[in-house]
Amino acid sequence: MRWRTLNGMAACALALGTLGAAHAADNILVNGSFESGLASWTTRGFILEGYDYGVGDIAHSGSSAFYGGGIGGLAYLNQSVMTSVGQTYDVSFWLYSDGYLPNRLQVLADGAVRYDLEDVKLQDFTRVTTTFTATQTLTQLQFGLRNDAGALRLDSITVTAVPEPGTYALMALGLGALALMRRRLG
Ligand SMILES: [Ca+2]
Repeated sequence: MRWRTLNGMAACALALGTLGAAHAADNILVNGSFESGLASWTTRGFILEGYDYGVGDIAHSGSSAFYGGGIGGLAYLNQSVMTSVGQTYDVSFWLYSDGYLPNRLQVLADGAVRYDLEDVKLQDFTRVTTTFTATQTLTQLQFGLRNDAGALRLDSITVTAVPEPGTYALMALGLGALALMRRRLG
């Protein structure tokens, strides 16, 4: 009986922990793969769609990716996401560079630079990650791009909440209790 109770508690903690982790891993960004063109995104500082920015078919996922490069300075691709104040978020995306210099990529959250990379040499889609901690319930995420002669490409952008340490503790507790129970029974 004692072990059955423990088993139940362990399963419950494991389920809660798993649910918490699954929930925390939800991508809160919309159309981060650009398969719906520029839906849900806004731009600022570019000259003309199809000239210095747009959605093209050199992609990391699906058949579309964003390409862009402000001329002489950064131009921006923006999306606002619903966030919880104090929560830390992982930002993940894939960056392609045609190697034309000068170029630059910045990631900003609410105007604060979270990532800054200059003169990216020729590279196929390469994963880039950064984080930010939300200070508002709506966070403006900005990708600043410069490429005077060509364009940088972005695809597969995701923003996910970093699981609270408590979620892992709960999962560890559940797994530990299950392991203990199996050892006692076995
Ligand atoms: Ca895509």
